[in-house]
Amino acid sequence: MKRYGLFILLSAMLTQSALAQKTMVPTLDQEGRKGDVARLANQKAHERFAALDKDKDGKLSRPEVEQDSAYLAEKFPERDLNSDGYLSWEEFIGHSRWEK
Ligand SMILES: [Ca+2]
Ligand SMILES: [Ca+2]
Repeated sequence: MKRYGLFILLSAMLTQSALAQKTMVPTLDQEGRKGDVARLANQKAHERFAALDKDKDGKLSRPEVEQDSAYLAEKFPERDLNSDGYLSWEEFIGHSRWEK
């Protein structure tokens, strides 16, 4: 019985770390396809952010987002983690592993 409990615990830990790895955003200096995809996604995100940021103040206001993206406008409240009414670069991309 004790052994069984340990097994459950171990497999839960393994599952968790596998999940963490799966959702981990690749770093931009990574070699090979993963790095290429990350760099492309990063570049696209920059272009998208720049296009949305009409007044170029480095953050996205709700009206700026609403003009361009109904999807992002709908997601605005949950993306705006600090509830300041703006999406920062990190809030826009949804993680903080890529510097602006
Ligand atoms: Ca702006
Ligand atoms: Ca914010």
